[in-house]
Formats: sequence, structure tokens, C-alpha cells
Amino acid sequence: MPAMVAPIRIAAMASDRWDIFCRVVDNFGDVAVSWRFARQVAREHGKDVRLFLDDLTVLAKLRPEIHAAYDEQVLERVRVMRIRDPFDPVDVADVVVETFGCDPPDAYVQAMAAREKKPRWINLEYLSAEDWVESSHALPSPNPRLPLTKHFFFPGFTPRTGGLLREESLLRRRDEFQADAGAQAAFWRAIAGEVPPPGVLKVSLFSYAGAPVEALARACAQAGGPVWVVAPEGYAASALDRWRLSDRARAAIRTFTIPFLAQDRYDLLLWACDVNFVRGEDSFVRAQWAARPFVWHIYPTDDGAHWIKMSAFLARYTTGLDRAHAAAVTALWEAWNRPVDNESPEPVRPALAEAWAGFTARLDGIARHSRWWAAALAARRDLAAELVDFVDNVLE
Ligand code: TRH
Repeated sequence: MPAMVAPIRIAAMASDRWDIFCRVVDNFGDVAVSWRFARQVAREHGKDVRLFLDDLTVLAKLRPEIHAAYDEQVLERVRVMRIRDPFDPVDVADVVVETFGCDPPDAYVQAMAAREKKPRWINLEYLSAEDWVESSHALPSPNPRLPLTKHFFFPGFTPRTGGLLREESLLRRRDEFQADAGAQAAFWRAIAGEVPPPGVLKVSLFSYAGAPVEALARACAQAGGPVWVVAPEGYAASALDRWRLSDRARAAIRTFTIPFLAQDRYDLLLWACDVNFVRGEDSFVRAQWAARPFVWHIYPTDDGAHWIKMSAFLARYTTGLDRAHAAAVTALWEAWNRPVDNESPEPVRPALAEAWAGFTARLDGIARHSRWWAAALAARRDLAAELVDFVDNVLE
């Protein structure tokens, strides 16, 4: 069957051609990060970008403009291509980025090796706050068989890493939205059908299965409210829907399970809420740019390494917070990441209700810190700019 190709509208673009490869492991994050990065390299750095995906359904969920059935289409100056098998490596790019070690198709790698001017080859890695990242960042890895060298590029929170994804206009749009009561009211009417009255604590929920959602909802109700809890379609929303509110609870808490939001509208939810529960990698970073208190549900690994990863971030994030506020943040994060079924051998953690009460009692201080933290991160160049500079000026 001939490839389904949408009409190509874009004019010939800048000299440097970038091909970005991403394979969907699970969830949304891998594609979410790859799309954001591709869009930024195309829009802000004028590169001619192709984003190759093995599954377009995830991007279509994040960007409803995408047709999952099309093998080739253009969105926001990015040519979105399906990784077809067999893969026909038409005109290898100047720069090849594989995300999260996804390995471009072998035929493409062979074509890279055959190219007279060897492409610059980057492996864009997962985000971690752990110390070892600094010593691994930008390291070369010569290919054992082919005349090619791959460089590892690590996102991160310190100057000796690749930084974080942050679009040029992001913080300006955030500040405009957070200063515009009308825009926020319109957003709430659109997602909840009404505007939260003044004084309501607005909480957004995005988690993996196993997060103690019901315990949190109960804690919100016990804390006396008023609280609005908003959960886009997913694990947390299903758990909220299953939770049978008692009359007393109904007085203090309102829950809203809403459709999955397009990626750029999800930012509005984070900007509009007072506390954001996020997960994975991309929403974790977006919550930090929202400059609002947040709680991270980290992707659990069987070996428990996720606790080390979370502690490494907490050690950086709580720097500058006094002991009581740092303890309140840590207690809630740890209680939230404790799987509902406490079979695991780990030591007993503070009850979620206690941790929630401690966190909300210190919310003003944590909110101030979240703004300081976002501003400190924003003082650094963003990841796309760092990577383009690395490729154009360091590797060239
Ligand atoms: O979907 P995730 O759990 O993805 C994660 C990461 O890829 C992580 O690196 C990997 O280890 C793990 O999977 C296996 O979480 P993440 O990274 O936050 O990506 C979710 C994306 O979905 C993010 O871009 C925000 C977006 N989103 C929306 O666009 N609309 C929504 O309504 C919601 C709730 C999220």
C-alpha cells in the first residue's frame, strides 16, 4: 500500500538537517520529550527536523492535530515520520539524535557510516539529578564496527549537564496566564464547567498505578477543605472515580476527572493549580517551570533504584529550604511514592494524611521556594540550545 503522505507545505529550510528517533517504550514521556525537543530545534534554531516514531498514537494523544495513520506529516515545522519496516534510509541527516538509547534502524546507521561527511550522532538520555550524570555527560562512544562516534547528552539540573527542556516563550506565557484571572477563569470553565471560588486549594493529579490516591482524597477532606482535585484521564482519575465520597467529605472536597489534555493545555492546568502531583520525566519538569509546589510520582523500578533517584533530586530541590519545610516536602513525596499495598520490605513511612497536613501547613513557604527554584533553573540555558551549540560548535 503506497505511503499515506499529507501535502508538504513547508519551504526549504536551514542547512542543518536533524533526524530525531524515538521508540515508544511505555507511557507518554519518551514521545513527549522527543516532540518538545524536535519542535524547539525546528522553531527556535531553524533546523530542518524530521522526527521518526515507531508508534504515532502516543503523539496523537499529546497533539490531536497528528493523524496516527499517516506515515508522514508536518506539524509546527517538524516532519513527523513513521519508522517503517523495512526502513528506507532516504538522505541521512547532518545530525542524528536517538532518544533514550532507542537505536535508529540498522539500515539508517549503515547509511550514516557510508556518508562521506559523517553525521554527528547524539544519544539524548533520561533526566536524573544523580551526581554520576555530570561525569557521563557529553562523553564520546566510538562505534566498535563502523566509522562513527556517538556522544551521550544528559539533561540535568547543574551547569555540567545539558540542562532542561524549556521553550523560549514558556515562562513569559506562564507569567501572563498566572497574572490573568480572566484567562484562568476561562480555562476552569472549559475543563470543570465552573470557576473555583476564592480560597479553594486547587490540586492536579497525574500518577502511576499504585499511588495512594484515595488516601490523598481522604486527607484533603479531613483537612477541612475546600479543595478541588482535578485528574486528567488515567490511573489517578480512575481511582478518584472509584472513591465513594461520604457526605462529610463532599462538603470539603470536589473531584473532577477530565479528558486527557493536549500537551500545551496541560501546562495551563499546572499553572492554574496550587499543588501539582506529576510523574515520569516531562510532567516532572513542566511542574518545576510552573513554579508551584509539586509532588513527584517517580517511575518505580523493581530494584528500588527509583528511591535513590528521588532522593538525589530532593537533596538538590530542598537546598535553601529550612529543616521543617524540607522535611514536610520529603515526607509527602515519600508517602506518595509508597505503593498502596505495603507488602514491600521498606521501612514504614509517615501516613499520607499526616504528611499532607504537614505540607499544606507550610504551603506558603513551599510556594515561595518553588518560585525561587524555577527562577534558579531558568538562569541556565535550555537543553535544546545547549545541544545545538554542542553539535554546531563543539563537535563540528
Ligand atoms: O507518561 P510518563 O509516565 O512517561 C515516563 C517517562 O517517559 C519516563 O522517562 C519513563 O521512565 C517512564 O515513562 C517509563 O510521564 P511524563 O514523562 O510526565 O510524560 C507525560 C506527558 O503527558 C507529559 O508531556 C505531559 C503530558 N500530558 C498531557 O499532555 N495531557 C494530560 O492531560 C496529562 C495528564 C499529561
